[in-house]
Amino acid sequence: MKLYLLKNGVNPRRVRIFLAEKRIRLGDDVPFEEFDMESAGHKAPAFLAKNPMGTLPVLELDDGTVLSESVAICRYFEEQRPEPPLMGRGALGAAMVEMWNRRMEHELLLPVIGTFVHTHPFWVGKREQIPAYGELLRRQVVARMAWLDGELARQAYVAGDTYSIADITAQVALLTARGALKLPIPDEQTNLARWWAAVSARPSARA
Ligand SMILES: N[C@@H](CCC(=O)N[C@@H](CS)C(=O)NCC(=O)O)C(=O)O
Repeated sequence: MKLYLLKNGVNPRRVRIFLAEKRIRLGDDVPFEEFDMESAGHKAPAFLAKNPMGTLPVLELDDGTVLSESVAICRYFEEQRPEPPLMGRGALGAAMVEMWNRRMEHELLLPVIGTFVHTHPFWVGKREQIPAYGELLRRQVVARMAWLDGELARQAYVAGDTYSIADITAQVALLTARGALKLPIPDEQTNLARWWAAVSARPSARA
């Protein structure tokens, strides 16, 4: 098997954190290769033959099967190594984590990435940019942070009492918001700040 990653990539980071939580070591347990945006090995024909989308992460299994979605890759490792569970236990537990992870993707991560792509100088000449759309998404990110702060008044982690993939998705989204969008957690959002401190203190945060 081989895991293909992208240096500083938000979605690859999700998989890195997930593996770290599972105590699965990159390199020792899972061979990997990391591309970067400059040399763009993920746009080379050999890689596009594996994933025509040219995106990362990609997990290639020994029989040549390719998984090219972060959550699908996480699901594969969840089944391979169920402990600690990061995708919920039982019908209701799994459904709750799925619900929250999708919310974190659709309500937070995608708007954060969209704001980044449509407003940041890094993407000039690399992507078509519509700054007004980026500003709309930025307002959505700000509103969703306030919403999540309210949700975290009721529960310790995004999907309930225990840490899960939904926390990982929110964590990488807010990392990007803070870094690339200059949108840190506002001081008054004390629940979000408490949660942020907890997930950032986990060893996996450095993965
Ligand atoms: N839905 C996919 C998205 C993958 C994706 O967009 N990856 C970005 C990195 S965060 C990428 O490969 N970008 C490189 C590029 O577009 O050239 C997933 O979750 O894996």
